Amino acid sequence: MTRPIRAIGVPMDLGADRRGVDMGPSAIRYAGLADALTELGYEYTDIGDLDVTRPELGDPDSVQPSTGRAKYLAEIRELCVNLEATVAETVADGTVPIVLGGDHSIAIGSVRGSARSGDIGVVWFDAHGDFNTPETTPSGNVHGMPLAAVLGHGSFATLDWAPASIDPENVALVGIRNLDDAEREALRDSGVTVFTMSDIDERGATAVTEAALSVADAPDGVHVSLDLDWLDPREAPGVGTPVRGGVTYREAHAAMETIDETKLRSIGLVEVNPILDDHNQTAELAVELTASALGKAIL
Ligand code: Z70
Ligand code: MN
Ligand code: MN
Ligand code: MN
Repeated sequence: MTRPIRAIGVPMDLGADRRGVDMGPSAIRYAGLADALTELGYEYTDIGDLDVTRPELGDPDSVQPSTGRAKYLAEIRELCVNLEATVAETVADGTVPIVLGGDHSIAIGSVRGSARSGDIGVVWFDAHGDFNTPETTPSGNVHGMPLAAVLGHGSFATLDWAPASIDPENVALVGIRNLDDAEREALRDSGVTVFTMSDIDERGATAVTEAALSVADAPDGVHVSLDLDWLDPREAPGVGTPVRGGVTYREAHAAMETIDETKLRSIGLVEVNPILDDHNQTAELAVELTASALGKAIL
């Protein structure tokens, strides 16, 4: 029996400098997520969008850690607490949550919700490491920090809503090609397994993703966090922070097809920016890749 799927929209852009990722959930829905998954035989529902504070109404510095900087931390906390509960309820119902972002800061809520009642692994597809902390960040943008946050690094350790019950030994990063210096150091000491673009060059996308999934193999399944900037900007121009040298269209599908949908506990699609996109192609790609992850095959 395939489990039902529930979409949860999170129109969040407080974690990023470039405005526009708040329109990601609409763009992904418009690209046909419901039809694509219904055609695959899934029972699909959409709970709509969670409430997110508009940047104009928030204060980036209202609440700050005693060391470092993390813009809009109070507003991001509020959303993540709500998202965590929504994801945890969805998983408890035996349903697979698909979280539609929004910038990557929302992964704090997604991962915590997914890990609340289970022992899970995480595979994080991204151009970036997302491993800064308020102490190391060059930008203050929380979308550069969510993986460090869920692993309780830096001052995230003191926030009761950030660290998740996951083991770094069950976490893999895939497709990385842009790290800040302090972030690189922290990752090296973290226990997280990092597969860079160079690893994909050498071993291929299929073998690397299989290795990442075996790192993340845990009794209660895997959370897949898919930052669309993982792809090359030629394939996915509609992202907040494009970085050259990402995976191709075929490599991305090959990677998603290696995912065993029966082990997929939850998935997040983040950083789609329709303002920077070319005819919604990045959102369409997010839909296609989700279908590949959920069992769609060519023949
Ligand atoms: C940089 C920072 C970044 C996207 C993360 C990168 C930020 N390391 N951009 N994800 N899309 O500001 O922390
Ligand atoms: Mn990211
Ligand atoms: Mn990224
Ligand atoms: Mn484990």
